[in-house]
Amino acid sequence: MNQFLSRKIRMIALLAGVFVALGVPADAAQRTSGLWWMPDVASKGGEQIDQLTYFIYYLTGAVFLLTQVVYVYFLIKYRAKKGMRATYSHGDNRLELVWTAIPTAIFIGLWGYSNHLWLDVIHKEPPPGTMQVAVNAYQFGFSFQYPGPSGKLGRSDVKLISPDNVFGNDRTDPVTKEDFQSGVLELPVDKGVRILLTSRDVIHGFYIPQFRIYQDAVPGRTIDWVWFIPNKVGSYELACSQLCGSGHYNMKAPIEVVSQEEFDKWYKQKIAGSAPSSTNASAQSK
Ligand SMILES: [Cu+2]
Repeated sequence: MNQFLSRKIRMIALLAGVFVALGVPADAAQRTSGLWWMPDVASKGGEQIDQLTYFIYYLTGAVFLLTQVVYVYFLIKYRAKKGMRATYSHGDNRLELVWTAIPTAIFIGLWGYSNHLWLDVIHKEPPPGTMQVAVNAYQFGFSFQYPGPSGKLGRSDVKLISPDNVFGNDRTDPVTKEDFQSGVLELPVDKGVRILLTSRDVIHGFYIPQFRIYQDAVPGRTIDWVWFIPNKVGSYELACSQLCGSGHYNMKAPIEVVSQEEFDKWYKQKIAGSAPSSTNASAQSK
């Protein structure tokens, strides 16, 4: 018995050591608020998703409490007593029918509503003026490509993805030359953004908890149906949510949601920086 106990203690100590060792180098941004709850929502569709989440949470919480209270009540009421014989019950078919039908109806309702919500949040056409940004995931990071002054990204094809063309840009398309790349996902507040998601190597996850957005990036595919409207100015972090290799824990990219004026300033700077040097020099001389 003692030997068994000491082995158990050693095992727990070993596991604790492993967890501490794994936890120390983790480099993700630390949450400072709402540690016991979801991070503050910062997108338009996210608010609708939260309402459904809260509804399910409080409903299951209420059902859990109710069943536990009834359970404990019967445990005490029908406990073993001196001189009392146990009886056998066949149950009640009508009651069985009722407590099967009610949860079934609730589940079907939740399925219908959540499906409708998902179509509304993700699969509806984005509002006019929605900006396109290409997002390329790789071991272990993300890079972003923005459209130039025309507001349209150049043609691209996942078949063209190579080490020197990570977005698979079609270089014969003149619009492609206007595109510029960024290591930060800079977004104007209250404006729609649609992402064109690709992966260079393995499956990654495009995950922004504050926007309640999650979508896998799959090699060989361009996923173009995810769009959202960030509605709170602030700094966020894009994280990979698929275990994609040894550097997965550190796969992330900064997101800056800024005012329209600030975004325009950043955008102009980026365009000037990505323009050919002759245009740049003439722009500076003016
Ligand atoms: Cu990844």
